[in-house]
Amino acid sequence: MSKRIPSKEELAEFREFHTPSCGFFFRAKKHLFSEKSVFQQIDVIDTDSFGRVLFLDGLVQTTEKDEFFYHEMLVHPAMASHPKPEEVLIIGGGDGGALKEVLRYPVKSTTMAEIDAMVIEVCEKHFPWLAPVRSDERVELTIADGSTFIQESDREYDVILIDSSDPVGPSAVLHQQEFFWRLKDHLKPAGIIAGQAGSPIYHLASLREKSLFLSQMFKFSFFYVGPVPTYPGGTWSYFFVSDEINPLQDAAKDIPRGLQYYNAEIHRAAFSLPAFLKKELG
Ligand code: AG3
Repeated sequence: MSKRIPSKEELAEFREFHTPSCGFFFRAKKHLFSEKSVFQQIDVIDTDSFGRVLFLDGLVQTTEKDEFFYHEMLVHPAMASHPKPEEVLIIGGGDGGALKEVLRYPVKSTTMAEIDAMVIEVCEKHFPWLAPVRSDERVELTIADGSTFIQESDREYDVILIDSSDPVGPSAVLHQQEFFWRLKDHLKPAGIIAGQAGSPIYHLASLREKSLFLSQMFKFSFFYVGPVPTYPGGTWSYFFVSDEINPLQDAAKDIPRGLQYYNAEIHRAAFSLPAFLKKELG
């Protein structure tokens, strides 16, 4: 029996397995970066369909073409609901996509606590949006584990955004209740915390758990959804919590111009959950 030799094209395929039997693939025109940092395997490829794609430990984090679906939905529901978001903290988000959305507002300062310096370096080189915002004088970059950073911080924030990876591996702590108690300690009275909550199909257990503890911790606790074409399942979920701000009443006054996904109608629509998720989250 002769062994089939994979073609050059097949060798240049990058796959994310969503389950052992399904996933998403990209054919790479070019493998721009591949290295293991202290924390994870980092890859950047260039593709015809989605432009440049960032993988961490084999999981798609962002692509040039569809980054706005995710970053706008992560950032704007919270930022546009807050009456005056001046001090903002981003946990994770080393690729800078969330940062560029936050900087559309007249914030006084935005701190980004990213654990992996190599992610920042690599993205600054390979993704077009990071370099221009990195030099913005309102930005404070800290290389730190988000959970430790917030514990040691003596500041309070108007908006805290969690741009973590999946609830497995190094990002797992950023999905647990203990971390949220720490965050709450550093939230101003009218503050809002929002973050990504994973795929409603693949991360349902983590979503359920989060829904349970967040609703006990905050007066207003909501989940919302939006599409991200290259993420597992195609639909992504996010949480929004606050003790004073209700995103369905105080929503969306001064929405920045030039957005590609988020608007006032999307804001309202995103908080309407599909029946199965509504049921699961109580
Ligand atoms: N953070 C969320 C990525 C989750 C994607 N999961 C996956 N592909 N299995 C993205 C960071 C972008 N700023």
